[in-house]
Amino acid sequence: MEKFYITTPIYYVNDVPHIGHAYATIAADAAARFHRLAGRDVYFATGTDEHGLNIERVARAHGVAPQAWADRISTAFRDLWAGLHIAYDGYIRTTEPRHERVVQAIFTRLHEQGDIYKGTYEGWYCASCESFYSEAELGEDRTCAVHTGRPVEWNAEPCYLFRLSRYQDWIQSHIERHPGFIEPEAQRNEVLSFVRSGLRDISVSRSTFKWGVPLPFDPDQVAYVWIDALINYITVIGYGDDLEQFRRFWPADVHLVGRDILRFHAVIWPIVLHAAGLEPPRQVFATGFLTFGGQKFSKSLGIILDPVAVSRELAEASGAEPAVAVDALRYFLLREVPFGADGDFNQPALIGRFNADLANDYGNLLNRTLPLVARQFGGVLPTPGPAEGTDAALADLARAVVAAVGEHVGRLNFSQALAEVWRLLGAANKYIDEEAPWSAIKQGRTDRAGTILYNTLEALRIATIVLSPVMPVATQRVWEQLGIEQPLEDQRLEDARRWGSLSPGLRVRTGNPIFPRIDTRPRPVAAATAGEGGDPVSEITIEEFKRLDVRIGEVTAAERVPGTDKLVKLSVDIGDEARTLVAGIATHYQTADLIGRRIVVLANLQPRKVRGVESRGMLLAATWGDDEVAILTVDGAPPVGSRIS
Ligand code: ME8
Repeated sequence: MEKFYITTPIYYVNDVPHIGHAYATIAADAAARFHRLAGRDVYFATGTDEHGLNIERVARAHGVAPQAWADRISTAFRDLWAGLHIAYDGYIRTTEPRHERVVQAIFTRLHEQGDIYKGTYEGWYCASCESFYSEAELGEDRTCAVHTGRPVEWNAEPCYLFRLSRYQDWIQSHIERHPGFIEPEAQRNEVLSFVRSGLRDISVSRSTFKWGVPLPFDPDQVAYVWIDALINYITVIGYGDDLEQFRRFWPADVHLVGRDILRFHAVIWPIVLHAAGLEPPRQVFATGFLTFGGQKFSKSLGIILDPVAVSRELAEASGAEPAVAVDALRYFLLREVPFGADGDFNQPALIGRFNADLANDYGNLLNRTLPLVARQFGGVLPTPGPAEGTDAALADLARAVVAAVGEHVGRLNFSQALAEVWRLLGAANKYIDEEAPWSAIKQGRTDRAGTILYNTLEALRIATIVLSPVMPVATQRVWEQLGIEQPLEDQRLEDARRWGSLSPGLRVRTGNPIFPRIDTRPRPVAAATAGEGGDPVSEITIEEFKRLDVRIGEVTAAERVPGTDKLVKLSVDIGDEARTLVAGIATHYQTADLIGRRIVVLANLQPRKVRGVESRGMLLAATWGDDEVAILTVDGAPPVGSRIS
């Protein structure tokens, strides 16, 4: 049996996970599930990176020991993965004894063969990146270019160095001879030019703090956190304690990594492996970065989108089962942004996809077909008659789509793979519209109506199998309504390839909509103003408009006003001063999600006391429906205090 070994980065335990971490993990999970569906022997590994200066400092700042801190955050990661339907085969924590033993074994070997030698290393260090930078790579005023504004520290200490330079020619020719080794192409070119510009030996141990794996040949030194972390990929499959399993899965087929950590994976890691006599991974694939409203996720800016909160809001807005909403988020992340490119996460796009793709194209196809089977055929799937009209074309398309999905997922091209499934769903919707079983029934051609319904459900069965890696729970709900006896998890890609596998005679189970549509219709303006007892909107002069001081502000703090359902107290920087505003947005926005957002403020509104809090100005928002609110935001990044005219 062909094997497939895929990994995510192991995440630092400096902070709780956000949607950026979830992105790489969901993608790896979908790929792993798809390869299982294709009948491969799959190992999917993830975990947490728990050593290093930064984590030691963060733990200390919280007044706990590093191990206790790591335990806490590592649990938060595993809880999140359970909530997001992540089915990993192995979870590794770098503080586990099995891993520390492997790290020590690799260091010993490299030291004994002279690849690691004692020396000193000097350079600028960013503790958040756990990485050295040259002067030229730094941002303004000696700050980290990745962690904007964060000062780097000068680091000079006795340490061990690794002879990266010795392997320069080897890695260069390896990358050149294996075009698929680094993906996407643009990232490969970037790494290649970095390698061609020359590799310096790197520091691989630290002596100024203790939170790491002690070197066996010099206990005053701990292993550099990056080398420690990279080695996880061999520990987790059994390098130290299950050689048989290790041999079955190594080399990794794909290391999924963020672009920020590509060089570690595509240059340093393959060299360490090569020096240790092991094969390099087959591919390192760099994912793009997700932003929120154009801004980086960042704890200090308060932009830490929690994927569970996002899917909970989606469940509340739609009435979908919470686990189905989680799957909708998984779908959205993989569909919306071409894998490997950067993308922006925003709620309107999520709702748009939920309504158009899931509620309409997928869910509604089921909802319009099953009741007809129930009404006309007593809920029992009829035996199809001879092919007529566009029947054969639908079957051909289904076969082509399944083949294309396999190819796209093989290249981690999730958005294209999903677009293919929607090509099938689109065709099935068109098919039922054009073949019109309801007309066949009216004409007394009940058999023909039965055939059309059979074919439509067959297209749905096939789409549901190939969608199951992306939406494992939602597809299960569809499967239950289809009434197929064999469990969805026992299906293989083979079953999706075979048109006509749906068994006549099975009893469908019409149920509630799995993806209930979210109502986004705005209320007409006239009705809205009349409803609020105001006058219809009348014209004003430009001079009247100019009396309004409307500006860009940035939310610096947000908290609920106690004893109210809707009110939030915001501290807002409007350029030359800080203001307190009270806004009725608590049912639509989490306070944590508001911090750091650029908003539009009417600054010269008379102050007003609301529930004991003086509100000086007004946050501008669109309102519609019974209780819908959306904060106004601006394009680009105008500075705080900019006037709106
Ligand atoms: O770098 N968009 O861990 P880390 C997309 N421990 N992906 C994002 C993201 C975003 N906004 N933010 C984070 C480390 N990621 C090391 C890795 S591996 C041997 C050691 C994802 O917690 C992305 O995949 O900083 C990135 O590479 C990873 O999280 C880094 O997580």
